[in-house]
Amino acid sequence: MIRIPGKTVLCIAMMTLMVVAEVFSQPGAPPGGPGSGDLPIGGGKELNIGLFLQGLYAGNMMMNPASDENGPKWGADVADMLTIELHDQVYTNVVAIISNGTLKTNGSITVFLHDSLDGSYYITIRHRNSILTVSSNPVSFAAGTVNYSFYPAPGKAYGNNMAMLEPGVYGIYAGDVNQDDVVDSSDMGLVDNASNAFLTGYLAADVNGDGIIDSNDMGLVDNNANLFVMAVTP
Ligand SMILES: [Ca+2]
Ligand SMILES: [Ca+2]
Repeated sequence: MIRIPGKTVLCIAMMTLMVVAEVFSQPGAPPGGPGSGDLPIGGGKELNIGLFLQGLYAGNMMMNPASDENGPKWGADVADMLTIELHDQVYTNVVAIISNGTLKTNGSITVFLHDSLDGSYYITIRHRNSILTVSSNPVSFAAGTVNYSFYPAPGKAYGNNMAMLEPGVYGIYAGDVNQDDVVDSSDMGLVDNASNAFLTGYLAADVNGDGIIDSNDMGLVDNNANLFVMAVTP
């Protein structure tokens, strides 16, 4: 630590600015700013979420690992990375953004949050080519461990906005390739172009996450576009 008082204050102020900037520089972060979302993340409060992604769903409550041209992108037991946002009861207020949450192929994701996050928050899930999905109600974060499962019933998502993956298992709709909160012809165009170019890799157009873009991806997008799938938020 620098021992010149003025410099110390400046150093702390700069570090604070860097942390705030990091929190609000995440892709897809909603409008906000210091004061509405600068509570620290990382701490002793455990948040366990259960969810399945339609695009990666393999059956029997398991998902395939999102892959690139060489195989699983994040490891054989990792479905994909998610961003989790906590919104307070005024939905436009974002109190925390957790990027790079690791969703396991068994549908579980665990992150740790600062103990000061002890209110009730809507849990919002963002995934690179899925529809933004929100918990049906604000969830109490008063306890040291918070558990929330989206998959057992459509009503666990705001607006009942999930796909039935198999009886008793519901998942987050696939196919929002351009992340504009609706699955439509724009997404189909992106998949079509990538498919025609025989693109491979960890790409947003790869809706089923197998590392190649082809008619299987188009089928998922086409089906959800026909259902007019879109994000439903409070
Ligand atoms: Ca879209
Ligand atoms: Ca694919």
